[in-house]
Amino acid sequence: ADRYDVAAVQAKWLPVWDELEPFKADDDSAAEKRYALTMFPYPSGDLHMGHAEVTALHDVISRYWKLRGFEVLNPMGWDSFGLPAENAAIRNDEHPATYTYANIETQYESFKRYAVGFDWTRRLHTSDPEYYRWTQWLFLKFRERGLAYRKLAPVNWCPNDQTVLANEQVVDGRCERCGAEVTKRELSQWYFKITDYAQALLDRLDDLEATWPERVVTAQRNWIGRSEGAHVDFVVGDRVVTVYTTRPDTLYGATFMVVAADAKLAAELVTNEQRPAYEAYVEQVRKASDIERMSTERPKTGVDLGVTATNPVTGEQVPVWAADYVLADYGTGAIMAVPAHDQRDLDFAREFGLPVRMVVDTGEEDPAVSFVATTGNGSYVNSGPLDGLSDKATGIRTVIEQLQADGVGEGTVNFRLRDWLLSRQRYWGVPIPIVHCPTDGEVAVPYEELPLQLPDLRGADLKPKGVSPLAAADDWVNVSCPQCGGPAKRDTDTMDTFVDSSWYFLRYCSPHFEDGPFDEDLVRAWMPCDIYVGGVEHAVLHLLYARFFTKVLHDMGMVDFEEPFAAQLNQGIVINQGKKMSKSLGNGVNLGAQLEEFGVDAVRLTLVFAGPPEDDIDWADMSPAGSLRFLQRAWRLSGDVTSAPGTVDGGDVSLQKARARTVHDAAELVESHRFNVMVARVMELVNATRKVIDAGGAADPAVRAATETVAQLLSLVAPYVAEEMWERLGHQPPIARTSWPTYDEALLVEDTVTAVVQVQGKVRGRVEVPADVSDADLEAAAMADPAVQKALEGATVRKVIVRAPKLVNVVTG
Ligand code: ANZ
Repeated sequence: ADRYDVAAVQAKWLPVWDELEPFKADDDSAAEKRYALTMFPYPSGDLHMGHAEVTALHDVISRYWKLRGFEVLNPMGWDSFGLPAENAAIRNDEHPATYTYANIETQYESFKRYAVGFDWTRRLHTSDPEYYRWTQWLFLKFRERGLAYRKLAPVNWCPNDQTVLANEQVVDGRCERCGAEVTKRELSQWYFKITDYAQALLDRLDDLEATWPERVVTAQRNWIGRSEGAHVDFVVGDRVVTVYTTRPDTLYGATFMVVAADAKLAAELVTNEQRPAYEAYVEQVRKASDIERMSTERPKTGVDLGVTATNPVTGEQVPVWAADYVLADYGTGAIMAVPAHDQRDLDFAREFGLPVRMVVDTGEEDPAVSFVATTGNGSYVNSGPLDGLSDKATGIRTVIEQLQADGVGEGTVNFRLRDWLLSRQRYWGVPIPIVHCPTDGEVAVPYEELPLQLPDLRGADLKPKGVSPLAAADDWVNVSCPQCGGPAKRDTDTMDTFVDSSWYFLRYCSPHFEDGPFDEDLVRAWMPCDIYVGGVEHAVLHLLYARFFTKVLHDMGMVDFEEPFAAQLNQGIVINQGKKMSKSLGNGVNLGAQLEEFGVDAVRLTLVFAGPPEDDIDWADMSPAGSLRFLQRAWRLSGDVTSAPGTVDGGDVSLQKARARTVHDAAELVESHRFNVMVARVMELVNATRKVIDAGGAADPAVRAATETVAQLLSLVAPYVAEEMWERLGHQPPIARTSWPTYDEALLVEDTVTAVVQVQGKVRGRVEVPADVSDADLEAAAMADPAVQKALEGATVRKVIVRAPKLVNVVTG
């Protein structure tokens, strides 16, 4: 037949690969090592188009490295704790473990059929006690370093999931997972002190700029949110109230002070007279969601605290207000309001009739009149020693020097980044290995007792209630204190799943290691990851946390690098009919059905060929049937080759050249992540080979060489048909263990000819051009030739006659 049977070929090679394990990474290999990492999935349901896309793209790089002779580590596992599994388990009335591990098996089988070159001997699940034992170990080590602590704090609360959320999980005031409006609650919570690493996390971003997507670097920079400014001490009664400002140069224009309404400070400052009004206001603020608080459309609200503050440079008394537009947990929770040069302050001043004093004259209309705050450079007015200066940087420096000399302030740096709240009041996560003892307080579970296993709780009600379901497991909760032996209780929170995924890439290096989270020597051998392929939705959360963990481990002396991911690739998403796939739109594309209809190779090829990997793919515009037709065409070559294996030297020169050029370019294209162009080049080589065969060249050695190259390059994308071709060409599997095709460098030299350029019939120049130059390129080369330009000086070109590749005739007049 002139078509291969897709299903039969898949069924044939899977067990062979299982047997040969071509992707098993050898720790002891002498070859240079490469680590290709792709984000591991949540086990909710079977694999979908998104998984198919990211792993197909990722596999191109990994398989390419393998052919290039690197020892490649390409592991896969499951991020198997967390809310999605727990919520689904509740919906289906199943234990989360049953649901989770059943899905893992399903996804595992699907990944195998999809033929991604993973080393399955390193498979891990973050919900396995042998894994989370080390997550707990790391938590305790972090705590010993003062990097994990517990505090009472207002936290983001999802009323629907009944759990605390990290700032990162609140998107536009809503729960990232379920979309419910997020409210606030006071709870005792565990935090990681990621703020200790704010500057370090920022500094290294500069190095990553060259190899990480720009949008990821920018998102991380914004999230860390470094700003430079000053702390300025105002005096209120008998106490000092420090404000944080990025514009200390506007200090002479501060006409009032604002304190966060829900901060302790406000309650302490308010006069008895104003207290009832203040308390009523705070009540109202607490009820408002963050969405409302942050809205710019909303009129400014606030309450006068009845006290005044002394401006440290002017000695002027300004009123102190409480308002919700100042956030309690940013800066110092108090600001000096400069309405002339800050729009929020100006809106507030307008609302409450507070004075507006311009101190920077930018040439624009006075903000007191226009109600538009001016923020640009200008000359300072009404500003004492600053008057006459006209440069912001100088103004800021001058004021800071003055404040420091007077001991009433100093230059400072502020970060938007908050500590990482890791407590979750849910069941399906890593138990926090802490015991609360009435005598000894917080006591760590001894290392030798790890893992602290999650109690089974089969049949228990796991529905979110605001307290972890673990609290109901009396036998588990009540323990004796590891220190004094007296009655104590276990901490009942579980960890945010982002803790689990902050170190899994390290575990893959020695997944069965029992003496620590990882074998330090093996981590040194494999890490950092040479590429990390995954979704841009993890630009901030996961990547920032993983970087933080790595830096702490570096400071602990456990790893010798500071950044875990040397390079990164973010794939686009697969959409359908112009829209994101969704249940409500009914435009979902079922991966299983596509694989059934067109086969694994055709689906993979379609996803890789669709366009640049970063771009979204509209499945409605794709033709997996066309991909399959191409694969059949490639496969037919392998049946037409009549020369014996090994006869690959010489033959049709232009086909030899086409092959050499394709191999050369394919390497560059894969390395620059232009996989789609690489596929296009393979398609051209298939056509070129077919032409020689059809002209009677089936026995030509160049035909065999080209066909073998087609099989090897295709193996990066379409492993089944590539293996099949390889066998039909008389070779042993697995093709993945062959080496990158070689070629004679001389074949890359393009043939050139010398074209003659005439002006008015006279030879004026000669240009060297490729033999297959187009008329347009030849004309451009001719007109750019200095001798020709000289001959044309002062003349008007009437006509250019081009006869590529030999002649150009310029007619002037
Ligand atoms: C006076 C001033 C004058 C300000 C001016 C700006 C312009 P970033 O860059 O985000 O750090 N601010 C300080 N703490 C705040 C808080 N807890 N809640 C709300 N706003 C706060 O911004 C720092 C600026 O935001 C600070 O500089 C302060 O207003 C305000 F012409 O101080 B500025």
